[in-house]
Amino acid sequence: MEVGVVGKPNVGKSTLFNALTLLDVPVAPYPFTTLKPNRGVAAVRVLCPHAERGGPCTPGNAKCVDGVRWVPVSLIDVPGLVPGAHEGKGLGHEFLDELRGASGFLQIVDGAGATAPDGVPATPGSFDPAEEVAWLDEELVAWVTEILSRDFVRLSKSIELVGGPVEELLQSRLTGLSITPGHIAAALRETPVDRAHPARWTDAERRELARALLRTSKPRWVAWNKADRTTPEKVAELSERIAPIGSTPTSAEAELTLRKAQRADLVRYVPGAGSFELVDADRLNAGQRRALDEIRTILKTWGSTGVQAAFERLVFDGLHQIVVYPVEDEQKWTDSKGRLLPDAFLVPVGTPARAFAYRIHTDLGENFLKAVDARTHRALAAEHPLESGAVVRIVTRR
Ligand SMILES: Nc1nc2c(ncn2[C@@H]2O[C@H](COP(=O)(O)OP(=O)(O)OP(=O)(O)O)[C@@H](O)[C@H]2O)c(=O)[nH]1
Ligand SMILES: [Mg+2]
Repeated sequence: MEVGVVGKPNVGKSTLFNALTLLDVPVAPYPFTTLKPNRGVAAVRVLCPHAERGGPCTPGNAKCVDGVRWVPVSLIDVPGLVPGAHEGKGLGHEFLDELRGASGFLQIVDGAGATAPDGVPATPGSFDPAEEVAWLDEELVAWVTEILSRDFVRLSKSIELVGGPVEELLQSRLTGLSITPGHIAAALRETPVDRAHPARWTDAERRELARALLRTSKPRWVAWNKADRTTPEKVAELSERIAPIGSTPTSAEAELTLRKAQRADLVRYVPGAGSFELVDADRLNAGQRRALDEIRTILKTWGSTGVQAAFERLVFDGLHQIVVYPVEDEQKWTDSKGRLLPDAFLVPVGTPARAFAYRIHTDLGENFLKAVDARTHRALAAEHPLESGAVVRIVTRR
């Protein structure tokens, strides 16, 4: 699963990406700093179940700090999108297409309204941040409508001729967009189109379907970034205006500074926390001290920088992901090498036991006999949906 960081130019997408991944991709106060997509790995936090077995765990694919497990999630940062991106404006189409594989979008907005639609800086309050959310909606709808519409009439006629299901046609049009048959079925339920005659669908109907497809398949969460340049009252008002789309105020710059300072051993800071401590005040120069003082004020006003929270809201509330731990020894919760809870997988809520086995390894899926809940030792059948935080052993035929 991959999450896309999207938005107009110069709003702080790469800053937020850097904060979440601790990679150093270029950041600058002008539009189109990012010219090519950046890919990296971020992580979401869950309470690690290792304490139930006396801990500590030995994570192979993540880390576990103070009982909190960090589970990796792929992230992609793309160049800024400008109005008309679906027609190739700005850095346009190519980069929208880079987002095909993304399961959901974290939209970064300059919450202070100090960035023009083309990314040029302005004084705070010059632009309405909520409009940006509506604009991205239209841009994404136009993009999916176009993908859907390519060669649509000809393909629809051939499907109609053989009486084939419209789902098949849509699936073939939307390949690579990370849209499942379930998403398509849900979008069709929401859109009153004549399923038997897709060739007769109007542009407007295809557009409505594209809108429904985006709604069902690509959850979005908004980060009101540069929160340090606005007030909680203004942000609360913005959040209300864009509901039901969820949003979180963020200060990507503050989060990036803190994570870098933590890496340089200047501060003790756990990403997402509401405070930090200086390791040794005497080691800081005047500039560093001032920057950290400003960040302290931001944390006091907002509770945290919001970056980790915004990301996790998208993953857990928007994308409905849960974490499941596969083990080989259901008593000790270890793998064959005796490592406690070595793996943690993010999967969609409701993932059945066998689908989870496939997710670990094709062989495990193909030879699936049953799963065992390592807490209750109950056998779970192939279609049994796994629970959030489940520890399971997969039993195979050979
Ligand atoms: N005040 C403030 N400035 C920020 C924040 N986050 C990012 N910035 C600044 O905003 C400017 C743009 O940041 P980038 O991360 O390059 O923005 P981007 O959206 O990736 O820009 P493009 O790649 O050009 O689309 C830089 O000067 C950042 O330092 C923030 O939370 N607060
Ligand atoms: Mg950028």
